[in-house]
Amino acid sequence: MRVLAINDISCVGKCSLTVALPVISACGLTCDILPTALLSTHTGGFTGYTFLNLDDEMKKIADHWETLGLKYDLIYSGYLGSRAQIAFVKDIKRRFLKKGGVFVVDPVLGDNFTFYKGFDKAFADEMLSLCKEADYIVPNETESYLLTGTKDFSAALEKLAKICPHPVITGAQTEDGYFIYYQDEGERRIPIPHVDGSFHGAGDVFASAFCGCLMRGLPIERALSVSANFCYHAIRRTEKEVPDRKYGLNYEREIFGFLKELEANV
Ligand code: PXL
Repeated sequence: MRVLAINDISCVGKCSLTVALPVISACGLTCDILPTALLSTHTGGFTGYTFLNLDDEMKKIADHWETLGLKYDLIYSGYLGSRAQIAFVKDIKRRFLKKGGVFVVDPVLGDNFTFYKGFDKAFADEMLSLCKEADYIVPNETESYLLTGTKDFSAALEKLAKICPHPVITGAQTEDGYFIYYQDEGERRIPIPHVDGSFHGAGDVFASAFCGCLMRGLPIERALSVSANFCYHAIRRTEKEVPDRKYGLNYEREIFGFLKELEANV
């Protein structure tokens, strides 16, 4: 099984490709990468970071791959650095996704009900157009709001289900607790434990694990709960071990437990 992860390389901060590559590989899958940008750190909480947009390089990489005849079982796109890049990812899907392959879009836009640095409404609209091409989308509650304009998860899920067969809204806070909302022949939701505070990179750990679980053949409900458990254990460890949250999740030592649960569900 061959997966393509399209995401940035944030050299420090454990998110995007520095998470996708180890997690997807650990699931027993080949994970090729298409870097969208090279940053000294991610943009959440660090100042003075460097940012190199890789638009031109991505095109050259894709042209070379075409000569190799590469095709992917799953393409997973995450942080995209520009509106032009969003358009280019649609092109990548057309050229490199196998017939019957799976396209997963994490519409990385923001957290805590604000946009990440450099993103705005026009970018969110463009991201929505990419979601229309996806089989699965995994917005967090902020991204669900930025894409749909509603904070009501049932209404947001209904809107998203009109454009994508399997929307998944992560970390959805309601009066009854926290849930993952998802669509699988109607609205479903899975309760998830809550840990206070915000944990940078958690969305990337979750989305990468979810892609791995899907490719290993888990049905959506199992893929979501196994990935959510992995994320929860990584967050609990991070709470104890990492004083500064912008350095990301200490997920590495939780990979073994994640794989045991994954294998038990295959
Ligand atoms: O984790 C999402 C993410 C990915 N990549 C970059 C980011 C962020 C969130 O801040 O800045 C560069």
